[in-house]
Amino acid sequence: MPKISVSRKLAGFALCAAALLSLPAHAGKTLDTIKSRGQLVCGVNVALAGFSAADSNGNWSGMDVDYCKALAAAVLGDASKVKWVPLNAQQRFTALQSGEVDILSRNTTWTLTRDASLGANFVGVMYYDGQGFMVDKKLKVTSAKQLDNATVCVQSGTTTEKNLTDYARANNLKIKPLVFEKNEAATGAYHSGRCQAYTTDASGLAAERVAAKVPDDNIILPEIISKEPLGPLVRRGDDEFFAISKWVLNALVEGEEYGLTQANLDEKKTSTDPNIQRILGTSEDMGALLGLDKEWAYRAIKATGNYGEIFERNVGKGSPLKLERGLNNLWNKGGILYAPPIR
Ligand SMILES: N[C@@H](CCC(=O)N[C@@H](CS)C(=O)NCC(=O)O)C(=O)O
Repeated sequence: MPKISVSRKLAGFALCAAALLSLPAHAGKTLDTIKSRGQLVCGVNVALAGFSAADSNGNWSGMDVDYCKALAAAVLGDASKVKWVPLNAQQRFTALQSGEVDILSRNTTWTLTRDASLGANFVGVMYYDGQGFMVDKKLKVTSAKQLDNATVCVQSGTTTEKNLTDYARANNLKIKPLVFEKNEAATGAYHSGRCQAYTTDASGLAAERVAAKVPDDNIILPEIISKEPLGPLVRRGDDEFFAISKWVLNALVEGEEYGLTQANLDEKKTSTDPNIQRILGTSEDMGALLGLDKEWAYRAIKATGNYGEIFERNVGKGSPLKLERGLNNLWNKGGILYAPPIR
């Protein structure tokens, strides 16, 4: 046997052996900073019903808010240890890049451009959305195809603005975008009749519609003109914190898949299902691989409920928005949520 082949075999063996050794992860710099300040700093939307909004006592709620609460519970052991930084569309990426926030959890669409050019990494998808239109009922418009020559209100610094021009061109429609830096200005202009339609993510339309003086005076058109996978982002350069952020989101989805709810979580600690045991940390210590402890996922689910509970409470049946699960259902229930396994 030629020598080279022996040394190749040895090298191969060494690689396999190394792969079998699962060393505890070195906690990244961001995690150290969060721990030493005792708070997670989370960038959120200023006010978007169902995703991120503060009540009169300064209590924040919504899907994007719950994700940060679950993350804080996993890394700090306390979902209330979050400093909320409200950001508009224009401010959001600078706030993450400059280190003003640890994570941006603010209805932000994952696109190639953003993934490649912002010095940030998308953690995953919190809500699969798509862009739509809302029109005044009086106009009797029933399809976006009827928006030829219409003025459409839109916010700048969003994916929304470009999708609108793409859609107009593709459908040979003359649409006049009326662009505003602030969302209140865009919706204000729509409600005062300066625009025939307002366009944004369908979830945002639903939020705007329920908040309108007379919701039923506004019609959401059937066309969905884009893919808007919305999810959190972290700064590049800290793989450990990136991993923690991804796995907290995965844990919320797997929690739903394995029937772990806020209410039954403690009972489930005695489960003999190895999948549940790994999630709850009652057998192998999965948390150590992330630089956390055994109960990281238990605490995340305990704090907010599983993904399905977060969805229903904030944007689904238990909320004024009444959005359907649709794509945001589990892969084995007709949706596309498929979390890699906690294993
Ligand atoms: N998903 C789109 C749109 C996100 C977005 O910023 N939408 C607007 C309209 S719902 C918004 O949240 N505005 C609130 C603000 O800027 O304060 C994106 O990532 O660009």
